[in-house]
Amino acid sequence: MTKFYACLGSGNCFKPWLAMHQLGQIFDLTLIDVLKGEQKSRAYLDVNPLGVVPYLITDKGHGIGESNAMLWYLAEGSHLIPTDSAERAEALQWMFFEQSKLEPFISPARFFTTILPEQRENRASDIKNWQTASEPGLFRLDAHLFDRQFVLSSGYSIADIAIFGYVHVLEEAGLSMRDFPAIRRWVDAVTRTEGFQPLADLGQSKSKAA
Ligand SMILES: N[C@@H](CCC(=O)N[C@@H](CS)C(=O)NCC(=O)O)C(=O)O
Repeated sequence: MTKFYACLGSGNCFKPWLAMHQLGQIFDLTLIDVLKGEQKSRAYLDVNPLGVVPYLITDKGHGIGESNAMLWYLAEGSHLIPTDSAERAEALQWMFFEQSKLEPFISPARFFTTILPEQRENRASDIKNWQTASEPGLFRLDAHLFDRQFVLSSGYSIADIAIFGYVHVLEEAGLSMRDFPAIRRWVDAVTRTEGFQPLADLGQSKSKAA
């Protein structure tokens, strides 16, 4: 069975978890408490020497790091990944965009605003810088979504799941959905896709079946 290592509340961990749910794939979930440093424990480093979550081990024992690489693996042959080669490249384009223009800024701003609110004051200037740095990517995404339902014209895909991971919780990073009306509409559309499960449900069961 596929093994999946994740921590609660993480947009990166949420992405493959949501894809597995929406594809009806069975997996065994192990929760790693990053706030307690469990990702650097000897036991976990033996699983993933990079010491981060998420991490996925396929049913054939192949380890895969990076949430978007997991999405690519999990979705192969399904309705969540395009078959046309140009569209597959476009999916990758948006997944790289997510990891370079959105996640590096929204994730830490959210972490020190909402996950560790006791550090919010100390990190106020960093938070402001991360919020500012996320805006060009968010405005670019908002413009792209202005006249389309999902990121790719062919329909809902792993590109949506990758971007949704952190963008749907941008208010937890101190940003406002009011500034991004097309993103807000797209977030609603993603939550209405078949088999959608919210981030808050990550970890509510040890193992999920279809
Ligand atoms: N780009 C990676 C990011 C992985 C990552 O930074 N994970 C965080 C949790 S979201 C983590 O494990 N942090 C703990 C640490 O770096 O020690 C992905 O998309 O999977």
